[in-house]
Formats: sequence, structure tokens, C-alpha cells
Amino acid sequence: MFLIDWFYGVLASLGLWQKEAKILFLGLDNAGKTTLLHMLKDERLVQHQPTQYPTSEELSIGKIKFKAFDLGGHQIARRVWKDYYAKVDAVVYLVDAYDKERFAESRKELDALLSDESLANVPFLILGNKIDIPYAASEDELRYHLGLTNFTTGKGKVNLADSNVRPLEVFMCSIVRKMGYGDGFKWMSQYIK
Ligand code: G3D
Repeated sequence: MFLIDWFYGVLASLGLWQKEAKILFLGLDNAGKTTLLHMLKDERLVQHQPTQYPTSEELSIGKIKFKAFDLGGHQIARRVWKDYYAKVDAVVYLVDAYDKERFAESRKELDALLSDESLANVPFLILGNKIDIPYAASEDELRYHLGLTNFTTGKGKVNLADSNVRPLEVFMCSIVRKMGYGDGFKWMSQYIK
């Protein structure tokens, strides 16, 4: 009984209680996607499906399916995410905020996703990860380098009057320190119908 209460409490804290959703974790290799999946898995009561594809990992929590793919670099893994979900409910795009040399590459992949028709209007949560490392980029720096300045839709509860506006916001986090990504998930959950 305790376990069940705890499980529902955890889903509620993620803001994803009773929602059915398919969520993609995307980003360059080394951004922290696998770490985030494992963090969700280890903290929560979950069913873990064995990896069916060498460059991706999958996780289910309640009615929610999370799946991670590497973009960039690995040519073979490129774009395979498209084969998995006919409809994606949200994208969590991870960036290593410390690895400034790869911001341009990360921006290129993000731009391609944002202009992808199959993801039109899909909410994007951008996570700037690894802020526990000294000299990691600040939120403003990351926005600038990803070309998102004046392009994000606002934190907190923002009612987007125009449903053609894609919800997009940047949250800085440290997955290993369990900081920041919870706020990002809560923000994202308000846009998952
Ligand atoms: P990926 O799945 O996006 O390719 P991973 O990335 O989850 O494999 O993470 C890549 C490396 O970044 C891992 O280090 C992981 O521990 C580290 N990492 C992930 N999140 C954080 C964070 O918040 N802070 C710090 N400092 N490191 C983080 P290793 O050494 O195992 O390759």
C-alpha cells in the first residue's frame, strides 16, 4: 500500500499523473539522456523494457513512455526516432551546458527538429544539463548559443492563447545532483493534453 501511494505521489510530483504520453529525450551523445532515464527509473517504481536498439533506451512510468535517442555524430542513429512513435507528445532536448565547443552542433540538430513537420507544435523542454560543473554556461548563454533568445514561451503556468504557438522553454539542471529537471517536467506537463 505504501509503495502504491509512493508511486502515485511520484507521478503527481512529475506533473504527469494520469496522463498518457510518449516523450522523446533527444540531444547529442554525452548530453545526459541515459543518466536522466536511469534517474527516473531508479527513483520511481517502473517497468523497464530491455533496449531494443543499441543507441536508444526506453522506460515506462505508468501510462508514460520515455525513449531516448542520440542525435548528431552517430550517423546510424540519426533520425531513427521517427520510426518509433507516430505521434510524439513532447520532446525533452538535452544539452551539455559545459561542452561549449558542441553548442553549434547541438543547435543544428535542434533547428532541424524545430522545423520538422512531424513535430510541429510539439512542446519542447530544453534542459541545459551539468550546471554542477564550474564554468558551465548560464541560462542566458545557452539561450543565445542555441538561438533561442526571444523565442521561448515563458516559465510557470503560461496559457498560450494561440494554439499554433509551440511551447518551448529552457531549464538549467544537474541530473546527477537531481536539480532543476523536476521544474522542467512540471512546466512540460501542462502542455500534455
Ligand atoms: P547520453 O545518454 O546523452 O549520451 P549520458 O549521456 O547519460 O551517458 O551521460 C554522459 C556523461 O555525462 C556521463 O559521464 C554522465 O555521468 C555525465 N552526466 C550526466 N548528467 C550529468 C550532470 O548533471 N553533471 C555532471 N557533472 N555529469 C553528468 P561518464 O563519465 O559516465 O561518461
